Amino acid sequence: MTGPELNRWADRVWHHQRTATPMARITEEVPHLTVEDGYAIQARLIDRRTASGEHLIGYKMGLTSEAKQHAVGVSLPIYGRLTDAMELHTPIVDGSRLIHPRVEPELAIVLKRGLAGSVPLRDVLTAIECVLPAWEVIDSRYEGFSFTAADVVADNASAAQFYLPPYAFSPYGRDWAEMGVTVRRNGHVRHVASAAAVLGHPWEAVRRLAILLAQEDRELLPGQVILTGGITDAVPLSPGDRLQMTFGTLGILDVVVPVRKEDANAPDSY
Ligand code: 0L1
Ligand code: MG
Repeated sequence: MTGPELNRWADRVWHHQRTATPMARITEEVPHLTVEDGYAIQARLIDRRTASGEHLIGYKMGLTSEAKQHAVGVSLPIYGRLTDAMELHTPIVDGSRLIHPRVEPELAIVLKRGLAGSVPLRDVLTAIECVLPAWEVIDSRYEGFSFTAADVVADNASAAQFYLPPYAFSPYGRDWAEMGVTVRRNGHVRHVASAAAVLGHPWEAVRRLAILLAQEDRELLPGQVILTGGITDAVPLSPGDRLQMTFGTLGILDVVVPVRKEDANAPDSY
């Protein structure tokens, strides 16, 4: 794909992200779109977001569990970029900016040291400043939440919003892969899994991210936030929903989806 074509697609995806309106998959018009094209569109998309005042604060890994890969029919881990505008400072989803949101529990980390290229898992462990239970709201801009790997990469790996609580944990002293997570929606258990569902160990997602970035001559930097990937399949959200995500003995994160005035006659979906 040429530079002007990549720019045109980045403009189009940015328009649909900003206006929370669905678009046809890029591959409907460009069937041979590659994953590399997708990352080039994603980079240009984030350029547009930073030009409008947002700041890059880290990355998210996506499609890191078999449950998620099966759910969307794409079988490789991917990454997206996180900006400060995507972070929620209370556990209340902002439905006004979303098309068909889903939420998933994750472990987030903040790096104290950078990571470049292929490193042993032990180097990832010692580069982590702290670990936070977290949730991510994903929202594909594509009609029907349906896409190829190249499409979803161009759409910034469906990144929409995320929440980190105001407390964090040391990375040391526990095996994070063994941490169990339970997701309840409106009081009913929807999913149970352990963090090992994320590529065998959530720090493996960080290791893979450093490798993916090195392929583009980039690296992870101290202070960056990384969402390591959904531990369970994502749960569709509707106005009025309340979810609780229990992270082992670390605590419970609530997810609150407000009821909007305009939903009064159609309360079952966004
Ligand atoms: O965070 C994720 O795993 C989402 C990656 C993109 C696939 C999807 O939208 O479900
Ligand atoms: Mg995710």
